[in-house]
Amino acid sequence: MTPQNKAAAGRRASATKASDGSNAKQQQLEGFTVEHPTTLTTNQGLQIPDNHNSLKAGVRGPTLLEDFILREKITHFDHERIPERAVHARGSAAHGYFQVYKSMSQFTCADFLQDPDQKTPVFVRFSTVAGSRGSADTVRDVRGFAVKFYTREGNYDLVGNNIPVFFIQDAMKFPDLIHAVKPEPHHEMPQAASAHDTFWDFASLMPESTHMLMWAMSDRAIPRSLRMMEGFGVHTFRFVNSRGESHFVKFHWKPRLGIHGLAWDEAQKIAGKDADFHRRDLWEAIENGDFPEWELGVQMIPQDKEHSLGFDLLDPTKLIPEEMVPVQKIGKLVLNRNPDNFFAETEQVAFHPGHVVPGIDFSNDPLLQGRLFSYTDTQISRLGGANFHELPINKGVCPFHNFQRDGMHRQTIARGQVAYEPNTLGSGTEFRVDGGQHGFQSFPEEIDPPKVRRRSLSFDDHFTQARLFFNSQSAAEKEHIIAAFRFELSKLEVPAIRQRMVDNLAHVDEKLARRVAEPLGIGEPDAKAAAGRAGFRDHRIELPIDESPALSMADTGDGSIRTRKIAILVADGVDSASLKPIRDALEQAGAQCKVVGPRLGTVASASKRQIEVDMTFANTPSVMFDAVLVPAGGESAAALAGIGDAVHFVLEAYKHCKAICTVGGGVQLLSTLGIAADSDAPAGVIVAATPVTNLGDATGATQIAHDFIAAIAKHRHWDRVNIDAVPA
Ligand code: HDE
Repeated sequence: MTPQNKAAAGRRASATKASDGSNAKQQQLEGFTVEHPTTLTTNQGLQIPDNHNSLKAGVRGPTLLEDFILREKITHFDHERIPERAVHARGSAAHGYFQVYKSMSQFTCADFLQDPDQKTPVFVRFSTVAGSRGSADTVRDVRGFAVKFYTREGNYDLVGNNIPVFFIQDAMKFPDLIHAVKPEPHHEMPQAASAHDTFWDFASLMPESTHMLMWAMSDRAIPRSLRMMEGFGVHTFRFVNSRGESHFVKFHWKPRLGIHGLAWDEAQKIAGKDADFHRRDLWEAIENGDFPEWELGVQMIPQDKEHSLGFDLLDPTKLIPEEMVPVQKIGKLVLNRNPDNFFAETEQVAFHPGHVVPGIDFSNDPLLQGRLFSYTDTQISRLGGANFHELPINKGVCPFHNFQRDGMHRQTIARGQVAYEPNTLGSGTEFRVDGGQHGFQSFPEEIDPPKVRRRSLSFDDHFTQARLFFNSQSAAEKEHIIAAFRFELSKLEVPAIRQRMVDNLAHVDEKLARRVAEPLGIGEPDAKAAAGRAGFRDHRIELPIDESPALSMADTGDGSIRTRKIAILVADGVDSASLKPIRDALEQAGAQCKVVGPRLGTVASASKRQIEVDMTFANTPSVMFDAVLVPAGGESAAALAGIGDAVHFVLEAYKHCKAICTVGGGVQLLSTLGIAADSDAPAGVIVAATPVTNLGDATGATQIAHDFIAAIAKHRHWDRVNIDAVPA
């Protein structure tokens, strides 16, 4: 067995031992998994004698058509690819479990929300939306957050995003939205980017997209890690209890590690340096036993309070501010096992908002209603037929049976004469299903309206919540939003689209619009012009709040530095005695330290000890790390100052507002780079100029480590001034 196979077998063994229900899916998947073979056979089981040579008419002659072994192998290869998802093509996934904190029976009869001792297996797939399957992870985009709960009552899919609102209000506009954001059809550019004319042409003509655009231009759209983002069900759903009483419900996933973003410059560089950045981060965290966790939160509104919010809870461009309806945390999600096979699991998993269980129902949100059609339809095209529910990753862990039959790739072998209902021939007695009281019951909402192809007037406020979002951001977050709008709009070739967009933004915030417009070579934002355009709606709703602190990413998380990546920059002459206690403290706090040096192998410390180097300046840039430590050692610091890549490393980390700690001789490196290395050191820069000898003692090092850890825990020091002047 290879080491990977051994590790996977170990994981499976421990997973299958659990007795709390969390293992139900894993046990089922076991029946489908295979290990690497020791002999090769054809698909019919015939042993293959030679896997290198085809059957020929003489050693130099043509290949014979008779060679069924070659034909089988090549034919299978020719058909290895399936269509990628129309949206959300690029994704990464993991297994885990969900556990409710206390019974939710007062609100919902959903079985998996009743018993705190029960763990429901889940498979969670994160994704970007616009890019192709092989596109980069760190592009500016919405992230999909799709959770499949394998419950005892059937699969429940909560197919959400990391942004709580959407661009459009009605499913009718979805194909237009996606055609606008995808690469332009004549030349298929740009890949995985919204910074192009067709997207902003559409967005600027659809003012209902303004609220979501504010989110998409914020750092939410460039997450530091999939483990550090929120998830949202977006639409309003319904909880229904065993008495048939309904509450409207909004779903939230709150990450334990907080909500953190990358710097935009960093995100773009990572896209080239490690296109799999988020996928790798998720995989490695799970392999290291740092299992990502979220809490499930719900906002509930009783059925009879449907119209109490001032805005329409059916409108998917609106959120319910947490200050108006608090989020109740009702359970936790833990991801603890990587998939065994990317294609079989992550690629073939098929989500659908219509996969619900008794106790969870839909609202009339017209976007959600359209989705209820789309997802089964797309799986049939993507997975090649109507039996995709029989694929191992999609199969429910509870029994399922009906009289649907046949179709491509049918797995189930249904016994007997009968494939219809009602019948008397099947079970021996009369079998008939109609009007039953069991199973899924749709909430009997009373509806008696005329048929109309129109939108409700209650959807007609496009700006109030966009403004609320902007007002709720920290100063740094506001600057990032302005910079993102500027970046995106500056990429457009048609100035009229830029102008139209800033005219719309003037209805969110005058100053925001003016700041965005400044470097774009266009006129002043013109709110009146926007108001005169087709599709403009500003029937303002009054909100009881002007700001919602919950909409900001600032100061979120548990304050730990677990899984954070720290680069330790070394060259010959580094002071190993002062390095060790700081490194130990970082690792004890859960951070991962990597030594980056001029070459692989070792460097020699000042006291002639050999220090292992994990990575080189040439193969690993600063954007792979959260923080940088330049240890003591005058000779080492002088050597680093002479290595262009090392200098760039520090400057770039500084520009990206990361925590930097320099000790003893390392401090000189900062001064050389023009960064204040005295008592005026910028936020997040820890300067310990203490003589090297003192640093060997535990107290000095503990203090430095303590300050450094506190700086890393803040994630980034976005208020660092003058970073635009930093040449990196
Ligand atoms: Fe989706 N969406 N969507 N969507 N969506 C798909 O289904 C669609 C929408 C979301 O990891 C597709 O299996 C329509 C909102 C996620 O496999 C497709 C409309 C939200 C994923 C589809 C929407 C989402 C998808 C493509 C408007 C957030 C990835 C492949 C009416 C609440 C799931 C597939 C995964 C995937 C259609 C709007 C989330 C084509 C028609 C709003 C996370 O069926």
